Amino acid sequence: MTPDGPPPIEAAAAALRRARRVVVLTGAGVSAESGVPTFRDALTGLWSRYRAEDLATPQAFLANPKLVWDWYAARREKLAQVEPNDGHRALARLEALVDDLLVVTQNVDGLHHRAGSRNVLELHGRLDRTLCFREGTESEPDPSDTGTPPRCPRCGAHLRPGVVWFGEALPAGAFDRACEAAAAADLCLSVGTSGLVEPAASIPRVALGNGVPVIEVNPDATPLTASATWHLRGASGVVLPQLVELAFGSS
Ligand code: BV8
Repeated sequence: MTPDGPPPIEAAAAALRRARRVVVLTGAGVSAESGVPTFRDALTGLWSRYRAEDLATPQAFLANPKLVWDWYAARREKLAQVEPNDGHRALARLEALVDDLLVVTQNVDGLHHRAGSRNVLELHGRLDRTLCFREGTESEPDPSDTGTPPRCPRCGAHLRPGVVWFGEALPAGAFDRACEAAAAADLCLSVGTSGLVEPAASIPRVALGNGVPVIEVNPDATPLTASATWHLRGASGVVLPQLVELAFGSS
């Protein structure tokens, strides 16, 4: 709380109540309360001696296709056991309460869609999609193919997870669309992201550079915290429902 102002969450809720166009950047932290490990969480098991950034690259896949494929297969299996949390649901509720809400997510888990959000821009692809490594197009393995990785039924190249690896370009136009929306918004939220991965991390800065206020929701400080208009310290599964309820009343 500033010395003579309302608590940050009340000021942030007032801004949300006035906003017509809202852009929300989410990162791995928004899925943490669903039990999906964040990227900063140490990798476990077979992969405990690797950093995520070292495995999530085309070079790592070319060097050791099985190791990288098995890491993604294990993450995909875990995804089948998790559910969206109250933070995802608060954003899905918010979409019906403002004129125009765009969720721009770095996450590959599909949980925003499962929570009911419809206007979602996935910057880094989807864990549950599979591509032909050679063509880059969607391709599913033949059910009889138990290889790890399996082969593309069309051309025989390895299949790969449908995510954007480090060193790879984001989906065509996705980043430009996110920046245009952030620049034209009345309010931007940055939720559950360490702000270390580019170009996604620059989206809240684009908002600020265009005079758009930014609410950051994170239990920790990040490189954005000092310049955010409000920093709401806490878990998104707790803070987002509070913020939406303060702004619009209970569901
Ligand atoms: C690109 C899919 C250009 C894969 C991901 C040197 C060489 C090459 C590139 C670079 C370089 N230096 C910089 C770069 C750019 C690089 C980059 O940013 N590197 C980093 C490591 C420095 N970026 C890229 O390569 C991008 N592409 O630049 O292309 C180009 C252009 C044209 C042609 C060719 C190339 C592509 C980046 C995409 C990488 N793929 N995911 C996979 O999932 O395996 S990114 C990956 O990182 C995830 O998507 C994840 O979302 C993201 C990590 O960020 P966060 O989401 O913030 O997660 P993190 O764990 O870091 O933080 C969690 C936060 O939540 C924390 O702050 C924590 O406090 C908070 N939290 C925890 N609990 C909660 C919570 N918050 C709220 N509530 C809670 N309960």
